[in-house]
Amino acid sequence: MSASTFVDEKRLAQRLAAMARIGATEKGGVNRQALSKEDAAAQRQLVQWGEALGLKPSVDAIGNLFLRLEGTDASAPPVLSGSHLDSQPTGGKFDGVFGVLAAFEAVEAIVASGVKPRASIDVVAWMNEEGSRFAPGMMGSAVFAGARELDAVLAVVDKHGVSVKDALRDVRETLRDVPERALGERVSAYVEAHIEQGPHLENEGLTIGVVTGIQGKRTFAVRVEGEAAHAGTSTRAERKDALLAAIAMVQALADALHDAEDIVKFTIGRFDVKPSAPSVVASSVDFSIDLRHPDSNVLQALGDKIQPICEAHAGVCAVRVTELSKAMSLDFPEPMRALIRDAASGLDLRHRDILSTAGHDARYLHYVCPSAMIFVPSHLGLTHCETEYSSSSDLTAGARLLADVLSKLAA
Ligand code: HGY
Ligand code: MN
Ligand code: MN
Repeated sequence: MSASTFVDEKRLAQRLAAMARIGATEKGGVNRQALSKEDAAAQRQLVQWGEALGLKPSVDAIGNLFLRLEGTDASAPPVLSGSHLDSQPTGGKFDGVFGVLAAFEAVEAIVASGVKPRASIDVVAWMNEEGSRFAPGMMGSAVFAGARELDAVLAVVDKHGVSVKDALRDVRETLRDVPERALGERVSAYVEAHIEQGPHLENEGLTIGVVTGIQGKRTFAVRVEGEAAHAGTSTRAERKDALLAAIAMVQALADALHDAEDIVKFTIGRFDVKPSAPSVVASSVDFSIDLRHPDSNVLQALGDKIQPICEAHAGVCAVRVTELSKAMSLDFPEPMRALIRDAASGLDLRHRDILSTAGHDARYLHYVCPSAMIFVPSHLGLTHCETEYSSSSDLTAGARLLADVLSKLAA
């Protein structure tokens, strides 16, 4: 019998519920930001489940967590499957964690099937996919894939000045019994299950999305420097008002990046004013830019407009634009997509090809091994919010499909 028949809906639901209690928010979501104590608790929980199943845990220097089901051929590079445990500050109960627990459930089903995989299978939880506390996101998978330097990432600080290095040390403390493994070990293939984070599969009555690729994304940090001044005594002529300059930049960017077809995704999610006091002219503003587009040439051209537009609207203030990350659109290899389509057909799961407009760790694994993604429907497409929801039957179907795909890849 194929591994998918050993996937257990109740067990998967119980594990998702247990993880949802770690960092639970009052409105039914989670706040489990990267390298927080909640993130550490979630990793600890995963290790405990893994050890009960006989999986061997390990962590690498950037805090990625692995649970290995040993294959019969130790010389064969492992198959990896997983996603992330960290969440947005008002995140949902399924983004990322579903991919980790679906991989875990798939491995448990493979063990239950009695079939010994030739290649080892690693369940992986990538460090800081979301990039909410430490920007940019996908730090763990990017360093694993060699796309970002370890030391540069360890030096990144959060808004309180805490570095990735120091936060990672604290998390490592709670996992001190877990052995370290070398960074960036050879991988034979990677498959990530994830909620769609869009409405299409649900609208079309489909259960599975065979992800064709991931749209490109560029992220920036903008610092506007002015001068603090008294709200009552300083004249407009003498002011260096960082807030008014930042607003002029934002409006000019929104105008320049607007497209009637609504394909360009331009987001300013963070806007920090200092000293943020009602009677003080803003001395500085820090804001984020998240720019995405499926066409890499368009993404390049639009992203290149950002710095000149900010400089042109700085007025008497100074401005510094830093590009934090740049990842062009990618297409997953057709043989991997065909493998998922065939396995979905074999399980009579209604499916179609779909582009991912959200970013995922698979974006980096794609450059180190044949990679692919499996989507399951998101109710109303709601995500990065506390009302995020996917049905147990859809989540289980995704895990069943993943079990058969991993079995084939590790055979
Ligand atoms: O931003 C993203 O696309 C991902 O959900 N972190
Ligand atoms: Mn995610
Ligand atoms: Mn996310």
